[in-house]
Amino acid sequence: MTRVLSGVQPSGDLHLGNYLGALRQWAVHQHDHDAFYCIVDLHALTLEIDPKVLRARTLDTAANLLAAGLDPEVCTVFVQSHVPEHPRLTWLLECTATMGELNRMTQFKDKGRGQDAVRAGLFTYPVLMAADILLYDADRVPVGDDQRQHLELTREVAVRFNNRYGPTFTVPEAAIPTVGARVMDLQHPERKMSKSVDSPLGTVAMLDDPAEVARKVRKAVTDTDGEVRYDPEAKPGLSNLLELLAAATDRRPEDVATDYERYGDLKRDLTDALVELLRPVRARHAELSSDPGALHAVLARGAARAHEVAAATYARAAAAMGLLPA
Ligand code: ATP
Ligand code: LTN
Repeated sequence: MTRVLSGVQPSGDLHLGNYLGALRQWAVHQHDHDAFYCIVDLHALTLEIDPKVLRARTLDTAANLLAAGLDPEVCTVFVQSHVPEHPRLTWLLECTATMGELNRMTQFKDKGRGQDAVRAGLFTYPVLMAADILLYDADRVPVGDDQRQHLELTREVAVRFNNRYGPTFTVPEAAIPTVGARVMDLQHPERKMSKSVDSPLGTVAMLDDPAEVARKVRKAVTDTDGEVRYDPEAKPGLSNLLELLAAATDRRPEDVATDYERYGDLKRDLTDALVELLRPVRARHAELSSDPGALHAVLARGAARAHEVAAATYARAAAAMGLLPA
């Protein structure tokens, strides 16, 4: 069976972009792949985060993943820092990747902008991500469009390692959805919806109640020409709403556009579709959160299973590079 692996940071409340761009695909992939889904808490340390908040969010992210449809009997859900091979392999890969390659990554520049002391970990972040993927011999990595560049780096590092030290890693492929891969902020449609950016009206959380969803969609920024047309360049706000309705109803945004003449009608139907889409997720999340002991148990089982696979790959890579076995 082919392997999939993906990761999500416990860096804030999960939102529609995470759900449509990533989690919904993860839930599908778990049934026809050997699937590993990782809560990447080490990645969350690259930006300022209160230790208490990080701890609580890591557990809540687990509840969110299960609420979004991941079944821990079918796939492996685990926390990155519970498997020590992630930072261990990162070092080996940092000695494989180059400064030039990391300098070309755009995410650390975006995230570091405006900070006076950018952490070194933000710069090497993509190498930790490569380790996450390569440790599990993942064939496919379901992610949103923003991760395309990191996946390309992972492939290059894997190929270089294999050429230099002999066949060690599976070279993974990105699996990026055609609709919903880049959900934009409802207030700032020129930037992606993001957990770690404070935009209360622009971000629809997976757990928002129907009244909040309705309010945010009603206030979503559009334009004044009044024509319903899918044109992300000229009409980013409206096109984002069309794309969201398309993703929620499994259609194409161009086709959805032909159903509407007025922005208000589109917003009304989008609200209804999102409320229905999120209803079961909210209900399951409420149930799961009432039993933190069960969540901890799921994560402990996940870590044990992940560790088995990761330890074998790490040993292979360390031996290939010439490290003396302990
Ligand atoms: P942060 O703001 O902390 O970087 P994020 O909201 O970008 O968080 P991540 O944890 O980095 O979320 O990403 C989890 C998954 O969700 C990734 O596969 C990512 O590609 C996807 N994703 C994130 N934001 C969006 C978005 N706006 N549209 C579609 N997919 C997204
Ligand atoms: N960098 C990703 C999160 C992430 C990830 C991974 C995704 C960390 N490790 C491994 C896929 C596979 C992000 O910021 N969305």
